[in-house]
Amino acid sequence: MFEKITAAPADPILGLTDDFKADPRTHKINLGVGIYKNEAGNTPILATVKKAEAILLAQETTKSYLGIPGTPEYGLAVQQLLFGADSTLIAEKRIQTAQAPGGTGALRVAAEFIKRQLGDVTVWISNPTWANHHGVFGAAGLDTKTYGYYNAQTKDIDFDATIVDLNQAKSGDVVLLHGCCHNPTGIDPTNTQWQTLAKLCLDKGLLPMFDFAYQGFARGVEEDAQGLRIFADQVPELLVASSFSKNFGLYNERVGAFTLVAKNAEQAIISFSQVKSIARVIYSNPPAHGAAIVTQILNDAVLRAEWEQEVADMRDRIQEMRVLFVATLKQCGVDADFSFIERQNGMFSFSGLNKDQVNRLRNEFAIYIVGSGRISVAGMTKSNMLPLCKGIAAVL
Ligand code: PLP
Ligand code: TYF
Repeated sequence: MFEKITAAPADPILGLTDDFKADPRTHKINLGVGIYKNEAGNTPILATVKKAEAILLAQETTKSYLGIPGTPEYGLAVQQLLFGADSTLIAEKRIQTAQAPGGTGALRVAAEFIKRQLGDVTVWISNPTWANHHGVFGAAGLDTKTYGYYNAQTKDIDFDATIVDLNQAKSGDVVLLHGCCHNPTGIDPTNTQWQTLAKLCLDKGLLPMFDFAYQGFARGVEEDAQGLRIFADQVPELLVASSFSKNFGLYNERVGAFTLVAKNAEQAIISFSQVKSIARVIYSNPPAHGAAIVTQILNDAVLRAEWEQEVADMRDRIQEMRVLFVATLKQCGVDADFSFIERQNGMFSFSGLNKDQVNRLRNEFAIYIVGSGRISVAGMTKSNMLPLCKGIAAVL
């Protein structure tokens, strides 16, 4: 039976990690996958995560199933992180949250919810975007279209193209937005642009859906939610897929959340009953450990403050690498202006390197970058910076 099966293409990013691991060259550098590395090139467990785990280990009394949406404590903690502790949406019970297996699991639940409950609408996705977005929404049977987002000349947002393209969307269509630290460009809308986008969604009857995988990596945990909160002030309904893989370093625990905001408490409860029935047929109920860690940290004032500092340390180190990268390229004799890298947010930037240059970097210098030219700044360190920039200077 299996002889008819043909091989599936590798994931463009995770496949690169496999190639990197198999590369015997000891001086190799991985700027492919978006995983935070410290100055020593490691991805350590956060200190607050270790402390929360110690508490959980001592207090845990059962491994019995969680409810389909996870615990209410986790759901509330996620809502407060997204909309603020004093959000009127929470007070009015217009929000419901289901724990999901990672940001990807949350996106997939969202996709099923859209397909089953909102019908044959189109999901509008930025061009470019995270490699998995079209796949996840397509897997639920939804049509996807792209809106222009990036101007390769200015290395900035192409907001005119965004507006022109989204004006083609029909009432009921979904607009996928990156909450902050746009993957792969590192370019986020300004507050004025968020306002404009929210008004466009309201006027045209579009449903905003936020993919929020890097809260805390741009300017701060609260600050990074500004775009989402601008929307929440203007539109009656929206969806959010949260991931805690990066900001809690819980990559392999698969911790995420699907949140819906409805017009009122009654519609929130009814809509959420459909979310629960979707989760039930995919994974039944979510894994407990990672979400318990997040809940423990967010609900303990001391741990929470310490966690915010750990996120700030990751954010600041990446920003420091952005500045050092631009300076080191100059020092290596690169004339082209790379200063845009310093202005961008989060783990990623588009380097502008073309496919040939990306291939040469890999073959001749053991430097791994995604084919699109996206670089993970989080993989740069003070010690790999000079060989990295020498390699880039050589292929430019
Ligand atoms: N969305 C974006 C924009 C991402 O970069 C990622 C990266 O992993 C995800 C979603 C998926 O998150 P998770 O790893 O928690 O599934
Ligand atoms: O974009 C990235 O590098 C991260 C990690 O299928 C990732 O979001 C990449 C690809 C993928 C899942 C996670």
